[in-house]
Amino acid sequence: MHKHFIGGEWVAGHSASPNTNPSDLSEVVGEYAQADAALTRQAIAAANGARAIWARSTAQDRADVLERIGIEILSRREELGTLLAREEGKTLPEAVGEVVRAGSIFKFFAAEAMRVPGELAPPMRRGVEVAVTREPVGTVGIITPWNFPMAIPAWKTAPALAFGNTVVLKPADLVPGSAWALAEIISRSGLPAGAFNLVMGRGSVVGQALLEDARVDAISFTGSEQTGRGIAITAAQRLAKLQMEMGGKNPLVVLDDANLEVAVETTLQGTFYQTGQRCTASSRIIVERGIYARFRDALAQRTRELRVGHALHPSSQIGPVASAAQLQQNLDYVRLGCEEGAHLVHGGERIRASTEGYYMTPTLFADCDNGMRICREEIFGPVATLVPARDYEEALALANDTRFGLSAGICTTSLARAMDFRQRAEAGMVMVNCPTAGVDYHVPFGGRKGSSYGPREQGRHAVEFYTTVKTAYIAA
Ligand code: UN1
Repeated sequence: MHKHFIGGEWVAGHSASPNTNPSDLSEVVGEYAQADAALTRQAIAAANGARAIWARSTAQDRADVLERIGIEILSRREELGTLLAREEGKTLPEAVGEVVRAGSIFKFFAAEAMRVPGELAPPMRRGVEVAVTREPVGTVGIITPWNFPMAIPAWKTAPALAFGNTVVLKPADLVPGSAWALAEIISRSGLPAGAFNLVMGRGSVVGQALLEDARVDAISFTGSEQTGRGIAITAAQRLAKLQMEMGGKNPLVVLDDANLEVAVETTLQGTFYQTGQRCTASSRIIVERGIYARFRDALAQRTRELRVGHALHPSSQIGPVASAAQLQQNLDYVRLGCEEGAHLVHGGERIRASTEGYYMTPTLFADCDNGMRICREEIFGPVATLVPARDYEEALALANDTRFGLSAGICTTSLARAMDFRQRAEAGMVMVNCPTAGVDYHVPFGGRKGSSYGPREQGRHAVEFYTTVKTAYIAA
């Protein structure tokens, strides 16, 4: 049984739950311990106990620790990628790519530990120096989702540690394996005991205990908008610092002047890869009238050709859906789309493979109206909707007509349109002839409206959330 990591020790806790492989339900990836609120509080106490020592570590100490973690993750990419693919269901190349991203993030923040920005302001009063410095926030509670079992724990944990905070990580209950492997690597990295803790279990138990505990200074959460709203209310009540990445209903606009092949491949990548289970997935494909029929037919053709199968099978392009509940949600939305009058061009069914798993065909709806629920609510599966638009202005208006604002894309060969879209798209990230999903780790990640809350993640901008500013006035 895989145990929790608390105060530098492996702790069994009270119960365990099996982690099953969505590609093959007969395979148990491992047994993972489940914590209760009391054990979570024990981890919070351990993180608090380590605060002073880790906050006083030098930039070099922190860089060394993070560098070691990054190097080990990268050197074990195939093995860790296989574990990730087995527990989450993304294909092996996608999973190895995620592991590489996680390792690279640790190396990036190893260097960032040495670049914490500060300012010396010009004196306003004679003889009084004014300095602005950044300090750790304290103990950070990290709550991560199931769709990136290693990269998201990495991109929250790495900056937290780089800037001198201590961490309690609660990974998604569905996929604790990759986070456990990360914790095991961190346990040998030279961190002081208690600086990093892993507590596995349910959001309603472990997550809630983290949220409510006054000793947790800051919470970083990625997950659904609905859960995020609840978290914001609880965090606000006790004035905890908060960073949240939530859903998306990301538009990809395809204009008449687009390169058809680029538009089709960009759409396939953004909508169906990783089984559409990304908050950055393109789910509303807004297509200008002149290219609509040609684009729809070419996309339908390529969608039919996608090979769905076991995550570890070399020929698979799309893995299974991660869980029974998610599969059911996807199928419910397919039914709803048909009821709402969208035209089901392809897919929408559960399929059988050589092993029993949560497989479904990539699903393409055409002739959708942006007011339909399948165009307004995040589905989080391989389901794309095509929405026709009269012209660019209407396409832009449709793209912005959503309560989300994470990523927005456009396929066009017009520089003028691309520049205009970059300025007027109401989203945190804009993609021109690039998929809405699949982002780099050295630049800020996040969105607007219902997609994000609080300071950005990743890149240099991560310093904003994981530090607090101190202004000092010093006279001799
Ligand atoms: C990506 O598209 O590469 O949960 C990253 C998610 C996002 C990460 C997407 N937080 O899907």
